[in-house]
Amino acid sequence: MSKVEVSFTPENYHVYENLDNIVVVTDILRATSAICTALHHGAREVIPVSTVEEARFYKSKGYLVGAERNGVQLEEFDFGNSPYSYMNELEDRSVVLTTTNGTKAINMAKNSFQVVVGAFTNFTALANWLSQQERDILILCSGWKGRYNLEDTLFAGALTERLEQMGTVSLTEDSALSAKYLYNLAKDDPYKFLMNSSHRRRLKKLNLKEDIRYCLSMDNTEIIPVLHEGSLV
Ligand code: 3SL
Repeated sequence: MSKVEVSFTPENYHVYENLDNIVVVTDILRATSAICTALHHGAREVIPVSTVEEARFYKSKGYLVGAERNGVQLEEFDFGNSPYSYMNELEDRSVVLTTTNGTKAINMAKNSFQVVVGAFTNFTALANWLSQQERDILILCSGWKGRYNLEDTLFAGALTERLEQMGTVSLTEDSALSAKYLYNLAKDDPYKFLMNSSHRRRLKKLNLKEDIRYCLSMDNTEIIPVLHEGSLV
């Protein structure tokens, strides 16, 4: 049986890093939810880049580029990080994305056996796919500027619990167990559970309540974004 662990922040990734792992990167609010949405709505690929400079380079080459810092779209680019901006006119387009935490976490894990993107929006498809891989799994939470966050941890707990129920993993690691325990406190109403969480408050101040609701909705897509030569496809 496979093992599952959780790195609660990218800063801790080096502790768990194992090049044989499948790494599921999550940034529930909002990067990985936006990536799933873009691919679901026809984008050919999403290229995650860590810096604004890289994003500028791609923009100068004619790519569609999304760029967010501190929850806000950077003006010179086509999109920010709202999943709603990735629902139109993407058919067969390449999209480049840089975000405060999520795209950095994806690139951090790029040398592992495989990197996939996880969100509540692709939850069941992802769990089913993982259950067929017979490989140890690390769930990498993007957090916020090195800090822990609740929403990524809830996702890690939900995924851990589902994989355990499917008989894919045995829960031997405290990181996975504690994420599962926390998720069990939240699962009746994750939106309410996150009421006082820091990023929910941050996004609410920016009038992004609808984004939060969307990012907490389950199973809108079967898409499983896999990192291949720098692109999520
Ligand atoms: O941290 C990130 O990568 C973003 O998802 C943050 S935000 O939701 O766009 O503010």
